[in-house]
Amino acid sequence: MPDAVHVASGKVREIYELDDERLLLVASDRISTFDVVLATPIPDKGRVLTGLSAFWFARTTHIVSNHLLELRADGRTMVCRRLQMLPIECVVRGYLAGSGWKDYRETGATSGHVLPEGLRESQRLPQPIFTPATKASEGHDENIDEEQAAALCGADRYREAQEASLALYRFASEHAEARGIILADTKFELGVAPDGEIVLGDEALTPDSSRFWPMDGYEPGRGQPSFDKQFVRDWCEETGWDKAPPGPELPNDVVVGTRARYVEAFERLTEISFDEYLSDPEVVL
Ligand code: PZK
Repeated sequence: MPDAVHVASGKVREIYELDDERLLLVASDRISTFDVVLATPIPDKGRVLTGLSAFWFARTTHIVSNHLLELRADGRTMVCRRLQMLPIECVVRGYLAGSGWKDYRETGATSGHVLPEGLRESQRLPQPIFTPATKASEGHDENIDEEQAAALCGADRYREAQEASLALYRFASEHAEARGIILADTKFELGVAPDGEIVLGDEALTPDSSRFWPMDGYEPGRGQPSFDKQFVRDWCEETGWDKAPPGPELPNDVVVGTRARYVEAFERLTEISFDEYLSDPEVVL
């Protein structure tokens, strides 16, 4: 069999083609902030994110099946089933942040969900909402309503994606909240397997695909510090960097502090020591 062929790059991940049915997803240690990938990697970040994804995949098969076939011994590579990806981002919001907060301030609604008046930034919503978005090849995804999303996916696929996404969010947000972490919102990518089954793909329920907030210090009425990236953001703000590429190089204390936050998120959510994960990644499965 030929070696894996590189097929796509994300900001901080790579995809390779193994054969017609299988892909390799490799998570790097690169970090992005303010939409720019920084020059300085965070050691083990790719392993933390891969370990968390694999952990959630293993614990949510009762909700929806997923693309993970094998977690490689390097801790950062997943062998995955190749899917036909749905043409939407499946976003679930339990709290009002990011583009959901922006839409609400401007219109009182987001993705067609008319929300109660008087909500504050970062406030918990009366119930989690499904807010699909387009997949922009560059620039930011755009929130769309149910009718637009159903037209892109087909009505039945859309309903399946919505139900799976909401159920995954409910499961993971309860798990996280019990361990002191608010899962404010999250983005799933779903696809269809050759047999027609809907399948969860990509990474799932990681700090790169979600907003994780420490419950300690949570206070509606302002933006919340990010569980993982706040040191990096604060330091970048202090330097006066204009947020245009290339980003600044990070000093060692910011690197070490940020790595510790990623490892802390992993250990709180999985209740598995990260050292154990490094010596045997399959402990999360
Ligand atoms: C797939 N992406 C996004 C992620 C990148 C790009 N199981 C799958 N089957 C088919 N396609 C994809 C997947 C998955 N996952 C996901 N693009 C294609 C993406 C990471 C890095 F460069």
